[in-house]
Amino acid sequence: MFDSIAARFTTLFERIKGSSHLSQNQVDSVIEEINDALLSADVPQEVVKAFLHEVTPELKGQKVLKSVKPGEQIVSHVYKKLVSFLGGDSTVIGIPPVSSTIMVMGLQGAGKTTTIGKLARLIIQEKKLNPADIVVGSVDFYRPAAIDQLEIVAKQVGAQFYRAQATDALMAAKEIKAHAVVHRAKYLLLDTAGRLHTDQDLLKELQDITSDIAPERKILILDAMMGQESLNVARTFYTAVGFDGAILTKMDSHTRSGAAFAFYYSLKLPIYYVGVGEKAEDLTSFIPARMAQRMLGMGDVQSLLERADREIKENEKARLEKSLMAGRMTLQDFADQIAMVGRLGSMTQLMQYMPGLSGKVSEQDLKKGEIEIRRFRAIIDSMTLKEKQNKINLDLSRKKRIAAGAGVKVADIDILLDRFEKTQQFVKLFKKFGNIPGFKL
Ligand SMILES: Nc1nc2c(ncn2[C@@H]2O[C@H](COP(=O)(O)OP(=O)(O)OP(=O)(O)O)[C@@H](O)[C@H]2O)c(=O)[nH]1
Ligand SMILES: [Mg+2]
Repeated sequence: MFDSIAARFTTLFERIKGSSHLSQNQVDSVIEEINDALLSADVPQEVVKAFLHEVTPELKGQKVLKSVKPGEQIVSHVYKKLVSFLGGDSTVIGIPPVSSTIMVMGLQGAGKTTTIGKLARLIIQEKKLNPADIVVGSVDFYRPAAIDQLEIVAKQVGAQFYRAQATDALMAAKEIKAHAVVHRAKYLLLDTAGRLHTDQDLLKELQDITSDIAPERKILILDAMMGQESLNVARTFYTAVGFDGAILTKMDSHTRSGAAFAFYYSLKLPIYYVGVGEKAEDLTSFIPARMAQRMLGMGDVQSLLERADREIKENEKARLEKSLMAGRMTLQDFADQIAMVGRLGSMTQLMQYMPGLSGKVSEQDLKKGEIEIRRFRAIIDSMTLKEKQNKINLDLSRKKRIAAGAGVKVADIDILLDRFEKTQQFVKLFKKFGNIPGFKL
């Protein structure tokens, strides 16, 4: 996500990291580079200026430390400053206590409706709730079909959707709230209408709703692709309606970090989560330190591990571990392993988390890898159970049948079997030597 800025910072820091001495000129050019890198990430000028104002004296005035190289000190100063400009290291409570109403607001297309689905899913998971305990409703009478869209989103995550009889936003909000109260819902998630620009009608509508139903949590949904423009949007919504924090969406696209800087700089309010895709599971916590690390090209292994923990079902993991420990592996296990990787996200998504790799592996190679994985899965899906369990040798006629079923060539099956054979050898080694360092399922 921060390819451009990460690449710039990585080059810059690789150049200076090992130096035992930096001249004032070199420090000046580092400052200039930081300025350019932040501006190119669409961080508003006002924020870049404030950032440099704070970090420059630290960079210029650093003492010569015997144990730390000056380049490393600079990286550390910049890192700490980035973290503080993105929200510091205070803990943000993403989900309010039970019996809360959460209301979202934001411009048209920012991702309000999609985010409601993501939030509902997350709440169900984190609070271990029955999906029916979450009521979702919409007061978006501005865009036709907006309410139907929410109904679909709610169905996907199993939340209870309530359609108000009223066709006026304020009346509908009251009605939805009353429904949630009567049904003793644990959470009410309220979707609202958007507009292309912050217009007075919309703001007035939101004011009326908030003062009437008094949601425990109001969240601004900000499209991160808007970059620095989000500074004005956030200020306008804040002054007119008020909110407790934000969720930044579309951080998966070629987003630059401008929106996150702009938001925290201008309002000093928390960013609860970031949206990293269109699916219900594509919502992750916003952690300033991690974002700063990614901006500096240090990867984000922690996020990846958390995602893995959430997405990989425990029993599946245990079964695979068991078959690995026993030193045998079937094609079915192999397919499961591939599927687990698939659930973690696309290869492109995964690469963003790998330290030092973001931006270094070509888009083309990633696409090739993804196509290959998809092909492998199709092949294994076309096999009979016995074939999957390696109980039958795959002769040519079987291969032809499987190839036809998967829409691939027989040669593709041979590639898969070769790959599988190598994995099996690895599994045997694993068994022989026990826990191979650095290898973890
Ligand atoms: N890539 C990506 N797309 C997203 C994300 N969040 C939302 N979208 C997409 O953005 C588009 C708009 O999302 P909606 O949820 O309909 O936006 P909205 O704010 O409800 O829009 P209105 O109801 O028209 O005001 C949809 O195509 C979503 O799939 C995200 O985090 N990443
Ligand atoms: Mg919507």
